[in-house]
Amino acid sequence: MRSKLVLHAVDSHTEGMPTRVITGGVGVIPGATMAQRRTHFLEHMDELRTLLMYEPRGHASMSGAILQPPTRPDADYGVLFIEVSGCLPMCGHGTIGVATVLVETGMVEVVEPVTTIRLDTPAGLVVAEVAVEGGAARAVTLRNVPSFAVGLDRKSTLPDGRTVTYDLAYGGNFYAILPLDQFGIPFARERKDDILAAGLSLMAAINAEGGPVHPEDPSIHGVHHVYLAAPGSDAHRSRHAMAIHPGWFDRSPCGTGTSARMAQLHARGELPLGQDFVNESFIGTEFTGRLVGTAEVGGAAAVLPEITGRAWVTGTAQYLLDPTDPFPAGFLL
Ligand code: PYC
Repeated sequence: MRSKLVLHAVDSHTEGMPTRVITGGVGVIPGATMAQRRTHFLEHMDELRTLLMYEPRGHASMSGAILQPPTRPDADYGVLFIEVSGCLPMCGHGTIGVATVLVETGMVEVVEPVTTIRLDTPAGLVVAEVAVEGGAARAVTLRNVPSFAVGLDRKSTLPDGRTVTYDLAYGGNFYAILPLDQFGIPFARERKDDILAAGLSLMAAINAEGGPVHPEDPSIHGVHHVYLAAPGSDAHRSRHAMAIHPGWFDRSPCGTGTSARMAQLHARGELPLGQDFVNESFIGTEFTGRLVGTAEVGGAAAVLPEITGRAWVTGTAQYLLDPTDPFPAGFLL
């Protein structure tokens, strides 16, 4: 067995969505902040992401996180979120996966009944409170970055000439949010190809028109996620299919998407602070969220979301790269 590198991983899933947590083998990514490390990684080290996320080690809906030393004194770990689509500024299901792995491997001091882990992410500090019972992580409640509605009732024209109306919100990534009804497609798994195509066409239309830019960090821009709400969804409970660039669905209820959805419902006057909001994924798994305070981002009103969800460890691995492997950066079919 020969290898140019050895990447240590603990694999997990959060409510159905994988998080491959890379615990060693990458080294310290250059950069004074996790946002700078994200930019450096994308520009100079991106083949590590595709090696770990793409086939044959991953698949077309793969997701993960690379652990780093923190860049700020108030954090326990730095985290770089990696996916088939790139490096996310923030990822909610990934945070729940990382916090669960840190507790279950003993990489943090485990305190019962609650272990608090402070994570330095490219989008800002995220605090995870892990409910621990008999050494096992039972659930994770994360306090996400300030989230906000960018605009309500915006309109975009799709390539087929149809105009759709959507809300735009930020919850660690930008989300276009609209009822799936607008496309005339039923919320059914057997229509997944049509649902995905609808989400991707709106995403492309919004980005072609310019796309949003984060008011405090221009490296966060564009819409890569579209929240397609099922009929009957409201500010207490919402089912959705989350279409993600370049063409897959979140299997989890999407932590940053849940945050954006709560910010949007708050801006619409439908979700007050402190009210529980259950967000259901396309495969029927759930996060429960709530807004716990207000904030300001770039001078505009924002809210502070909390999300609770669960993750499970699925395996450990050392990923290798044989020097003769014809796919050193993986591939997607
Ligand atoms: O949980 O925030 C999330 C997420 C983003 C993309 C996939 N999952």
